[in-house]
Amino acid sequence: MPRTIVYYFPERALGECIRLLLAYRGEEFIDRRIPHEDWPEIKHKMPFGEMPVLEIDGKKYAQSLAILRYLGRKHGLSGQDLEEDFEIDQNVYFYTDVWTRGGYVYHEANEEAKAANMAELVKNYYPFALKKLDEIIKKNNGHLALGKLTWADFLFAGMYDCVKVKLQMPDLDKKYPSFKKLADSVYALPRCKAYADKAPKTDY
Ligand SMILES: N[C@@H](CCC(=O)N[C@@H](CS)C(=O)NCC(=O)O)C(=O)O
Repeated sequence: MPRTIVYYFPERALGECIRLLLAYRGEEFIDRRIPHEDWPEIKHKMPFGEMPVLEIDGKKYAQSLAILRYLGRKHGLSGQDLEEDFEIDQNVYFYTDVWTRGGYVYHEANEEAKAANMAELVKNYYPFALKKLDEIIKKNNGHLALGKLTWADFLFAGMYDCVKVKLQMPDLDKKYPSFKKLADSVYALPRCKAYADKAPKTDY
């Protein structure tokens, strides 16, 4: 059996997407959660100085979306053809755009700029983007793409609580129940539930 390790911080977020997908497939893995204080010593050992990193039999794989796409293809959770793979990628990059924009504002150190940039997103970006995401999920039977479970759903679920923080929208569940429903549906998959029940509890 291959020796599989998932390296990430002691949070869910990008690391969780990979942990959930491996759990769903019943693949045993070592869940290596690196404390933030130990990170400076380990950073240089990672391909791009970031995590998550997946290691299989000593080979390190970096970049969360590339890892998820790779695992998706390996485990039958990707499209049947180029067109279907495109739809997954398109919706994944759209979801990623949403939280990346929110993240830039969330991490802004200047409080005045942060408030102004947040107001701009709330006025000119989130109404369109979140409605679109809601429409995508509804059109896809509660999934992010292809109307069925794909690797994209593991990204959605693993990141969802972190997305709420980055968007500074603790009430996102109420505004868009389809988002929480999708995240919950992944966590309700029996092997994902078994993994999550045992995993350390973290805010996101
Ligand atoms: N594009 C990368 C982003 C990875 C990333 O930003 N990782 C952060 C944690 S979420 C990190 O490793 N930060 C520590 C650092 O950059 O030193 C991916 O999707 O894997």
